[in-house]
Amino acid sequence: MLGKFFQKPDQAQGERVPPGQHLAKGFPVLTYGATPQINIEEWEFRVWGLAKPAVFTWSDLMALPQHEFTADFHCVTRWSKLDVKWTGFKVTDLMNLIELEPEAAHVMEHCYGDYTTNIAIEDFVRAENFFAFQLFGEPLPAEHGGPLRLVVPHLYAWKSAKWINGLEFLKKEELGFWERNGYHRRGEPWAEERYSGRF
Ligand SMILES: Nc1nc2c(c(=O)[nH]1)N[C@H]1C(S)=C(S)[C@@H](COP(=O)(O)O)O[C@H]1N2
Ligand SMILES: [Mo]
Repeated sequence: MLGKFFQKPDQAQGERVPPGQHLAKGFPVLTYGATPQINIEEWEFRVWGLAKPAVFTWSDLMALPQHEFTADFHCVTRWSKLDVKWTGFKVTDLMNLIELEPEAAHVMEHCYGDYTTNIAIEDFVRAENFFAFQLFGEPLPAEHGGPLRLVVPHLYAWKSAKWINGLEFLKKEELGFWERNGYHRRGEPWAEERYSGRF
């Protein structure tokens, strides 16, 4: 039964699969709740909290330098997918447009559909993190977070917010949706930071 959904990693791949994870066949969809339907003309991306408030349109963000990214993807429900190919722009390039206040130490990621997830600023502004609008050369499918999602490869994928539409900069850590429901505040897959231990 397991063989239908998981494949065995070869040795080189095995070294890239964190403890307690299996390789998924295909690319599973993992969403809490319904997939939001978003009209690109009305789409907007907001920044608030400990940053100068700003609103970006789709064309504002499409003007940022675009790149192809290859990243491994690890869901806390124990499936991983290696070498996912995305097109998007870097978090650091967006951050160049944002005037942060010096006390900003945490970020709450906000989404269409009201999902939230929290991340420390040093985990957020890593050079390899990106926003994606294409998956394997095709427009990012709605169920995978289209039109735009965040991808944070070094943390479990619940930090990679789908349908992302806002960043709230905070001084003190606040917990997002899964973090309030027992998931770890950071979620580093190699350390198996799955659950908070508070529940
Ligand atoms: N807005 C939103 N983002 C989300 C989720 C969600 O339910 N809503 N699920 C998270 C989880 S738990 C995972 S594993 C990945 C799954 O991404 P995928 O559906 O593209 O595989 O998205 C993350 N981002
Ligand atoms: Mo997940």
